[in-house]
Amino acid sequence: MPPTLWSLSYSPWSDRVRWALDHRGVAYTRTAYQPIVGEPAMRLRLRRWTGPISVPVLITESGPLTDSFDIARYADRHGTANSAALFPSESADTLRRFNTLSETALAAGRHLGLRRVVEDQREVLDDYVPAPVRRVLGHRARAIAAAGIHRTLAKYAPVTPQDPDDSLRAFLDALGEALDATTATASGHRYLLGEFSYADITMAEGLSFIRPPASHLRLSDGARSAYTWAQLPEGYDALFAWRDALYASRPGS
Ligand SMILES: N[C@@H](CCC(=O)N[C@@H](CS)C(=O)NCC(=O)O)C(=O)O
Repeated sequence: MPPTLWSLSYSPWSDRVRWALDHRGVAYTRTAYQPIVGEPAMRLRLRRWTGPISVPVLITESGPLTDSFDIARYADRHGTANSAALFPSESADTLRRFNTLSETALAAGRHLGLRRVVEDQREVLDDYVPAPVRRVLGHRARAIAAAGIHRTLAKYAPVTPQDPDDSLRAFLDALGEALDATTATASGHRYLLGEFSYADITMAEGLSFIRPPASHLRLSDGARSAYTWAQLPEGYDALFAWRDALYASRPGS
């Protein structure tokens, strides 16, 4: 039985693992998670009665995996496509470091984006409620969506006490430095560990809430604008060009 991936179509945490699973050619069944309303069933599935629940979750024959990093490692162990490992053993510490950088940037970007939706771009709240439900709820739909966003803001406080804008600046500088230290391959790609690895996946995804990618994340135009970092300084275009070239070489692109 192929494992089941519970994921969110608009979330870079989910997209990281779809990329890793697809790259390694792992067969899986994809199921959409519904935040809040889907939580009790997920707790039952995971037998986890307390503490926060997040997706992606991969239900495997030997039990559930509840963190994107662990799911990507599962993909690497079980996939047979593209023989080069996504997690070369000699780079374990470096991969962890890149993943932590990405986690910090995504948490900061999510915090800024969600705040923008509830404070400045309230029309985007409509995109958080499916149209048929919105028709039933009328003007209450925005209030309910806003309550959900406040809950998410409280659940996912930024990973570090650092100001979220500073976290995003630090992430861009760290990625820029790491890319400067790479050499382009014959095909013109730059890979953080010399060859394509999970370092590239997690760092490329870390840019999602600074300037969302054109594909792979299902975001409405309003959400796309809310998750675009308003203070993005000039001079980082090469990072987004690197990310876009990687996305263009993803399986199925
Ligand atoms: N460290 C976790 C973080 C995952 C995460 O933050 N997931 C969010 C994505 S927005 C989520 O599940 N949101 C829905 C919810 O909390 O109900 C991982 O890498 O898997």
